[in-house]
Amino acid sequence: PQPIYLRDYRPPAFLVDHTELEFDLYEEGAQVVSRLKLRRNPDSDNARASLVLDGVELELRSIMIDGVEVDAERYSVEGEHLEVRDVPDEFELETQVWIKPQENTCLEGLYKSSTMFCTQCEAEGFRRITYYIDRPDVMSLFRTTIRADQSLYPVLLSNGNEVEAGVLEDGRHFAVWEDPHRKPCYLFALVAGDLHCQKDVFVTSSGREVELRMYVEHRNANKCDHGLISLKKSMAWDEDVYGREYDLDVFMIVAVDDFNMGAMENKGLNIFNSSCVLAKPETTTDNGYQRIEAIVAHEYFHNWSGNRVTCRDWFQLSLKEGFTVFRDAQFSADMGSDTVKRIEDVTVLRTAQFAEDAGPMSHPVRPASFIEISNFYTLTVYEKGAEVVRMIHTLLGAEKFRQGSDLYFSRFDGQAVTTDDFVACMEEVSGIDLTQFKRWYEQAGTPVIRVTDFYDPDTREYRLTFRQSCPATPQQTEKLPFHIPFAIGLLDASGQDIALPNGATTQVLHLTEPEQSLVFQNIEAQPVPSLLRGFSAPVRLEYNWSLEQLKFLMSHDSDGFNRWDAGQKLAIVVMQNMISDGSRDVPEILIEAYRKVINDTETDQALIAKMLSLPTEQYLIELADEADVQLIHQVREITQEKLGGALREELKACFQRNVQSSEAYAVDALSIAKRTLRNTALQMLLKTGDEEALQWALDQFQAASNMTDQIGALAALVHSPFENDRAQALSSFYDQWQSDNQVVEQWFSLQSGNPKTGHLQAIKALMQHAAFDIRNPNKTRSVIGVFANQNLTCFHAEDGSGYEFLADQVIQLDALNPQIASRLVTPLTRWRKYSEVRQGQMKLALQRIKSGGKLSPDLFEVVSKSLV
Ligand code: DPP
Ligand code: ZN
Repeated sequence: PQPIYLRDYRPPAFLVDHTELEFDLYEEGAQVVSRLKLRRNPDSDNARASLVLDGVELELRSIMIDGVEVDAERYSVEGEHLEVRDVPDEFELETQVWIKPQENTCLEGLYKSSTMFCTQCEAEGFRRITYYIDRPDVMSLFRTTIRADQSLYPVLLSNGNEVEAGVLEDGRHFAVWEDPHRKPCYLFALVAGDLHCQKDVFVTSSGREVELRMYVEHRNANKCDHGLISLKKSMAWDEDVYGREYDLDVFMIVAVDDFNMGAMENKGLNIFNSSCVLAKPETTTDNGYQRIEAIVAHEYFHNWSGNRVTCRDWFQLSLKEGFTVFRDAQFSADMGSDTVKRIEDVTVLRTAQFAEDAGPMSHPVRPASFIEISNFYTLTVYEKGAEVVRMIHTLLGAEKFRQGSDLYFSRFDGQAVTTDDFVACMEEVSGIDLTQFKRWYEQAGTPVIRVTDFYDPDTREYRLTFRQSCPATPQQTEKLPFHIPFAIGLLDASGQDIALPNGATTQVLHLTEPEQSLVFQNIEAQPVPSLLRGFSAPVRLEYNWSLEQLKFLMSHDSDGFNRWDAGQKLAIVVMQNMISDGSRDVPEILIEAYRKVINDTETDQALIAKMLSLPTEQYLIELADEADVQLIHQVREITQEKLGGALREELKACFQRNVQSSEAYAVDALSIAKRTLRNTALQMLLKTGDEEALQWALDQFQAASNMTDQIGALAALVHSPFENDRAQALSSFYDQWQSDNQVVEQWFSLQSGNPKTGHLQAIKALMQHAAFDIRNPNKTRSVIGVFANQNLTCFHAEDGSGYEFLADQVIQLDALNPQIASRLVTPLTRWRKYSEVRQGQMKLALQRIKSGGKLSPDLFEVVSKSLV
């Protein structure tokens, strides 16, 4: 497979004004007839080009131009293209193809999930349905007819509005859908199945009634409420904050069990992975509730940032994803705690995105080349892309940013555009020059900012110096300086914010040079700097903190994010010291800091719950030059146990303070915080082998009326030394929930994710379990993915068995589902982080995959780039 390059972009040679599709769905396969109204693109640089259509695994049965069959010598099918020569400037092309959704295991195009037909077309799945110009800058009107057996598939859905429906012979029926909005084919969707429908209504700000419908399999009929509530909140929020109203009479969500991504924003017909939309208190954790709310919002927001204004080409993916992730983050912050949302996002960014930025697949937010676009639905395009939009928001301020987004939506409505177009709108409304800033889109890698400071008591001057650099990444050895908005505050000895020259207590500095200094005048005494407040830029920050400074910031910083981060840094320094000097004593300063946190009932309890969690093993690995996984695990475990032992009384008080009486389950911030605190305390106590806590956990496990508490107790048991109770609880949990896929996935993850229950033999046993199915991405992720990404001591076992196992699974999966295979291999690509012996073993595993025969382009790209 060959890479394609952004610099090679050319406008399409033909445009499709209208697309008419007819689907005849059968148990053996499906016939798809397509009628395309085509014309030459006046903006094309090739006025005599042949018509070239994309198509994969299609059996072409007929082809006609303007109603006349095309002669065999005038067209050819080669590889993934159908070429038709000597076509007129304007014509109708009709093709008829036969496809086999039942045999489709890659879950792209049209496929069967459980008893229903469904589709996934982004990025390039539509070409598996019919011959088409499958690129996002070809936008067309769609009219879709679906015919199928009426008893098996009573519900027939596609984009837009249903304009006709009726009964046919032989027990079949049909429906016709018309979408009044032009769209690229990646936003096409079709669903046919026997589904329950829950309805609701939303009245838009201009008074239009929109019918909301959620379609699920009948067994999930009682899991629709939260999805619909989240949808209505999202619709109202997008009107309030961005002035964006919904534009069709009906909005539909469908839940399917087999899905590669989390969800898909098809116009008017969003399709969701069941695990990202189905919820009820008995089966869904608080995290699940919040995740669903965020994903429903994300997909809904795409209706404007993605659908009405879409991407010119797939290099621009972050145009819609970065912006939409930023929008959903703002939404979640508004729905709950701003600080906590920020902490969660930064945690993902610093552990996983920074690792991606430093790995072999490192790429800019706007990639310059790729082999397989599916590999670029990444943390960099999504999360770092959102950080880039967030920095623009910081640089412009909320008001100008809103003007910029209004301009963007009105100027480019109905068009396929670029990240440059987006930035240009922001420049135009604000008058701010973002030329240098745009390097964030073009340069890969995580910038490092090294800060030093000096206080001169004689002149009462406080000088801060900032040095920025960015490590080399594949294909980019030299980096130019970034434009970095760096938010800062200064604390005096009493912990109060010092007023800064801008009249506020936080100031945003513009770092644009490799080295820059800033002097604050009239500072009474050596201040404690609060650096990079709110994590104002996605950078690695280096500053020589003392433990005392960190403890001080932990209790005094007025910036909630930095309060939390100071605690994390303190714990990191402590654990890093234990790793390097071999000591196993947890210093008093950490214990005291934690004691203060646990006893703090004044501060936002959601923030307190976050502050109680130690940095993860993944993050400690990310921070290490050469990571010793076993040692990191050991030190973190010991730290947890010692904290649990030293703070036993405080933790017990915390647990009891947060036991809720019998009031009904609610997902508001305070209730969630109480459950988190209680379950965190329980887990810390149980780790120390506390018998009283064991009884609490067993009682909670039995009596829980919601999944957060039930699985909270189960997780505490799993991580405890009480082997028998753990085994019993795990097995009774399965008995209780075996008929619920979403709970079984959680049950798998809990076991795969830690060494007590997820050593390699246990993982292999889970894969033999009746509930496991390697064709189902959720099950595969919850067993194999969780093992390789979270159960680090087992995955990095000394004998290399974890690596060999993963390689075996990846090879097997690649033949079924390349997208999933290529994601799953990621942990092996991080070999540079580990010892020489581990590196050798990991590369050997990669080499075995590479030489294992016919690889998908997806897997080929990741594996070959990782071995360079
Ligand atoms: N469905 C995926 C998302 O919303 C891809 N567009 O991010
Ligand atoms: Zn998205």
